Amino acid sequence: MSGNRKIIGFMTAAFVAALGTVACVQATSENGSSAPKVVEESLVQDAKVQATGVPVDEKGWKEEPVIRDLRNPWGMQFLPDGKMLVTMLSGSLLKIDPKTGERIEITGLPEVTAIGQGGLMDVSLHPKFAENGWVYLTLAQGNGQGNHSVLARGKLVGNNLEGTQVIFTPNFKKPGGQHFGSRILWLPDGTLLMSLGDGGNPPNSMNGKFTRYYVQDMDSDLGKLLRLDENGKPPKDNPFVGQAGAMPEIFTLGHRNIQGLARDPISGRIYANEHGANGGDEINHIEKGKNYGWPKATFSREYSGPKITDDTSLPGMVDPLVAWTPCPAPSGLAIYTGDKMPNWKGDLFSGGLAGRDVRRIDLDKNGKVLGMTHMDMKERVRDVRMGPDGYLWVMLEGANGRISRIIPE
Ligand SMILES: [Ca+2]
Repeated sequence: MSGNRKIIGFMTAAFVAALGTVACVQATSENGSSAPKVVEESLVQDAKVQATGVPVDEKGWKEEPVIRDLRNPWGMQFLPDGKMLVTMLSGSLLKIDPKTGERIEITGLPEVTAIGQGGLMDVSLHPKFAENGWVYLTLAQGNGQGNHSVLARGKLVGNNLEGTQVIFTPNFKKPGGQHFGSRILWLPDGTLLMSLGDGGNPPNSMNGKFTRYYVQDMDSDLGKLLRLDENGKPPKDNPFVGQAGAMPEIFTLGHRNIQGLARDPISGRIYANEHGANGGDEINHIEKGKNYGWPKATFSREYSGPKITDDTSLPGMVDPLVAWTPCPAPSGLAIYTGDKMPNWKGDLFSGGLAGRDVRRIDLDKNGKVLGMTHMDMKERVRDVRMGPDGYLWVMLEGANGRISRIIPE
């Protein structure tokens, strides 16, 4: 390791939010106080990645709130006419006009179970939405004893989803209200990626085994990134098709809970962020068929303190591009592709729930991390998207739940 070291401030346990669905707890200092302390951060990617703390402040930006009075929003998607589809975790889908503030509730949704971190989650348009009107949703179904995230779609006609159907159901039912995954990302070949979490923290179990330990099992959809066609079926060129005992929908494995997915349209690289438990949140460069390590290799610790594993890296498993301790609890991920903030072009932007920030990961054209900064949003950040206007759009939770865009200062 060499050079480029900075002294930066830790965020504190006070940042853990009050919504009761926090999947990632901030570490307190050793004496139990929440007073800020300093740590060294290294951004140099020699040898093994190290877990780093809160990056230095990004300069030259400000938040412009556009849509206010949202209660626990989860996902957002721009429509071709400039309006937005916005999901509420509690189960409603709104069409909102950012210009006038007009909001209309969309009807025709499938049954949604709002439980803990689960409910109505991501929303995404079919790449040929202008022709076919298909809206894709991820949502929780089931009950406290057994539930999962499913993929559904319906055709948006006026303010109603017609012919709504669940088109993919995973092969597990896990208990409790944690770790639903649920981000959607379309790929240029017309298939989509959908994330699924590890089912929850111990002692959450299925058939006498912690749900976490199904993540490395190829016959389980827990803790996987799936690749599905537009009808919710596994494409024949998925990496584990034909492998005995492996689910054909699996694209990558070894994930705890992916809450952000983005693809760089220039390089074609796919990125995901995911939650660790106590420390060890990650950004990963996603490549077909690879194993991202959870829970065998991680910087994360149990919430009670002990190590989950001695290994932060293992042969045959992919190291994260970035690891963060303490946790920002990442949610929402975007590549900046606009012209309004020229320095940001091609960089990754990762929202943070516990971190209450948006972190910029400065990437070079080869995908190497050059540095990081953060924008303190002072509210839990649930989603980050590129807007058609060339600005970065951010969805914030909390009492003042809103959607804002980031504009030059
Ligand atoms: Ca990992």
